[in-house]
Amino acid sequence: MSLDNAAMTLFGDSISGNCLKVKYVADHLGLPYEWVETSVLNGETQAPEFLAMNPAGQVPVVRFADNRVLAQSNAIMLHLARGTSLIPSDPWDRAQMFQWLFWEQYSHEPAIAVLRFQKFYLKKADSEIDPALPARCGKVLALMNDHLAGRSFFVGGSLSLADIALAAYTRFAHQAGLDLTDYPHIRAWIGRVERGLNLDPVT
Ligand SMILES: N[C@@H](CCC(=O)N[C@@H](CS)C(=O)NCC(=O)O)C(=O)O
Repeated sequence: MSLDNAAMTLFGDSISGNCLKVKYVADHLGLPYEWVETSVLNGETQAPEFLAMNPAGQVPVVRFADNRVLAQSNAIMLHLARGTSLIPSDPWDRAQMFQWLFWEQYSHEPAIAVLRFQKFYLKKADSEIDPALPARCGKVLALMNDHLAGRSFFVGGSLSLADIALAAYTRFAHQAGLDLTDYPHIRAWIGRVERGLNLDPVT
């Protein structure tokens, strides 16, 4: 069965970088979709009808015209971007893109996104936040900044899914109380990614 992106439905929460990743890719590639705002804070991802679609109870989710459903932000991006320049054709560059996508999910998102959610959305005081969390964010940012020294993008000199995945939360780092002043390569890269995706700067 061929998978047609036409009339796909994206279930996402606009405050979520994981969901915005998918939106950025669809917009960049000009793929038609309907966005269904699905609030995590209001518990909409735990509603029975949503759980019937994604038993993991998480956004983003994409439902295609043939009713097939795909979850996990990076899996969705990879599927939507198949055959485009967002996935490097060079095998080594592609492997490095995967390296950064896995790192993003295991190390970056659990630090930056979680700190942002606790501070900006749950309004937790610093005393309520695990002190290891900001420290982990600092390590993540330092690693990214070092990698980006002398590079325009994460992999292979042009915008790829690695940049989109990593920029989705990094561009909102200030909402996690993280100051990017000391990370000039990250700031310059965020600007390049925003221009590449035609996004208004957030800072
Ligand atoms: N690894 C998943 C993470 C998805 C995720 O954590 N989604 C959050 C919003 S950013 C969510 O739906 N949380 C609702 C819940 O866990 O109840 C992905 O990349 O899509």
